[in-house]
Amino acid sequence: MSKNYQNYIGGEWVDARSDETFENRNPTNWDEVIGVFPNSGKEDVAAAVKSAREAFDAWRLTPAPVRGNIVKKVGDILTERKDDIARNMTREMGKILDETRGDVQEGIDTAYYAASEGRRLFGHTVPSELPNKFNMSVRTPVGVAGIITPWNFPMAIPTWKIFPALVCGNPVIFKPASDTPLTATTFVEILLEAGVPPKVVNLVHGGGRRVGVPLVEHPDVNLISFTGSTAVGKTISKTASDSLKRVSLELGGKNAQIVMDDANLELALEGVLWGAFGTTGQRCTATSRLIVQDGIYNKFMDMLVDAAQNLKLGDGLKSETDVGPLINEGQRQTVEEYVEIGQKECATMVTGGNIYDKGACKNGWFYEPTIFADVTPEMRIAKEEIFGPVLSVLRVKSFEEAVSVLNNTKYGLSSSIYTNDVNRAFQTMRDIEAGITYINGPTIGAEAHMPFGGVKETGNGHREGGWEVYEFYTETKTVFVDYSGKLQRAQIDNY
Ligand code: UN1
Repeated sequence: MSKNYQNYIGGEWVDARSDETFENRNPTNWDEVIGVFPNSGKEDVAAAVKSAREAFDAWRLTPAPVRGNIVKKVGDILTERKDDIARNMTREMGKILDETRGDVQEGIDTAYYAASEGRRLFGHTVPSELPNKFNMSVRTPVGVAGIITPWNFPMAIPTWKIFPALVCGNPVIFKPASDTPLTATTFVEILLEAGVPPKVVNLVHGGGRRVGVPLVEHPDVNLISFTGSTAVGKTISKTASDSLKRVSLELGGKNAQIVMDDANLELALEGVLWGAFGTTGQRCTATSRLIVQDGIYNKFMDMLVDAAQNLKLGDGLKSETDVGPLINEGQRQTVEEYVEIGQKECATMVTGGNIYDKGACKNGWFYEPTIFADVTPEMRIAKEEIFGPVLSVLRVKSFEEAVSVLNNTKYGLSSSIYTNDVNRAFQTMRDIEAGITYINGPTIGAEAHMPFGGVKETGNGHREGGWEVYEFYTETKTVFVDYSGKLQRAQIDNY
């Protein structure tokens, strides 16, 4: 019998109002049911909003350093249970244990950074233009925060959003991806254990249409933070504009790594393998395009194909595994479709291109690491986000062409160049259109205390991580204190 899990609404663990449920299965072995979760709907969202609203006053009046101390405790508990959480995360979504441990660690780092922010949340004091008057800006919470998260970083991404929301004094409604409800449940249990007051956090399981949409539409939700596809992000943005909600969107990518003739090829090879096939290519920051300069093209491609063929697919809990499965059947179909598209577009498939169902992988959503060479910028496999282990390689003659090919995309999340030419490195930092640029490192490798996000259709200008995310979760209140004892008319009495 698989275990039944619940929502957390109004300070209690409860089933969906409709009593409907959904199953969560292990993508490495679809016969294994991880748990059964509530398939919630609009009424559950409404109850969660009511609960969060009730909690708001007490939470906003709790001193920010005290809120930060609770988040610190969450970090301590995550540290103690890192390994258990990581193992369950691998069972739940398939990526290898090293990566799920990293995912929890990203949450821990985010907790400690957020805890310290509780003792900053700086405002400004500014001189007044009038005598005996004091001017300042202070930071206040925004209100009820709706948090919608993906399955590829089931711990890290919720912590990127929920910790700053809480530290800034906002109660939270958390709608996790329906592919990773277990990690989300564990996270909420830990929030409560660490001392987040009952109604301040609310967890509502279920899909985008049933839970996400009513959350975005609800007039009493003041902000939405979403990580997911560009298509869904655009819909959220439109819907939220009806109630003028504040929205932070972290969307798709078609990230590229450039390898110049002068690069350290061994290093560039390690980078692209990790960037393209880590998390089975299912990251917004995955390396989906590789741009290689002429002079080393043949040599580098030989190295790459050889190394990709040696990657071991399998159960992420086993130490010998390099690459786990795709998250679900739909995602594997998408990958199969893009491989067909690449073939029809006459790109050259140099390795991969098949479902992998050998041995212990027969009941999982595995797909071979796949590389297309001779890809040109107008092909769909050079333009569209695939979210799987498929790498498109483009050959260029010069540095200028490499940058122009890299920028030729509607997305702008992460980017990378391998070169030993310091001038080129600095030109890259200046000219590449992306929110994140790595010099001699792969397209993945975010750190919790640095801003994370992208330009163009990757987002709407906000950043997660680091100091910038705290702007999103606070309003600025401008305060004037006149201690002159008389009416002082700005712009009039002083001129
Ligand atoms: C994402 O791809 O959805 O460094 C987030 C990185 C990861 C975070 C990626 N730690 O790219």
